[in-house]
Amino acid sequence: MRRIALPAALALLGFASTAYAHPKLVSASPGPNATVAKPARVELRFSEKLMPKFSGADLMMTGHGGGAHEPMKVAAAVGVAGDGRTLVVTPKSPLGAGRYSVAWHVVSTDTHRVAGNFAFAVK
Ligand SMILES: [Cu+2]
Repeated sequence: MRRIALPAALALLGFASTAYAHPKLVSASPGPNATVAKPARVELRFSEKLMPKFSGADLMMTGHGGGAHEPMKVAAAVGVAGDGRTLVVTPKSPLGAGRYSVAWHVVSTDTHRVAGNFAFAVK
């Protein structure tokens, strides 16, 4: 009985570890490379539930008036929405016309850490 049970338990463990995927960025608003009218917030939706304590994002302005400049951090509040899988970046003051980048990092509830970034523009 034990001889059968152990491999079966290991097979189950293997299945469990592949069933937990790394968190993926499913969609964002504004989306990558989008040009939008002044957004009140940036929302990043992930495939897994996030640990708010270890998940965040830096919103940077990277250019305006047709030119690029050194990335300037935009003061913003960052939090995880009630659904547990959406990271919400709310700038303290409205975003002016220009180019922005979002550098995000998230840890899902299964402790996998993933980071990425994308850019968008405000017209
Ligand atoms: Cu600027």
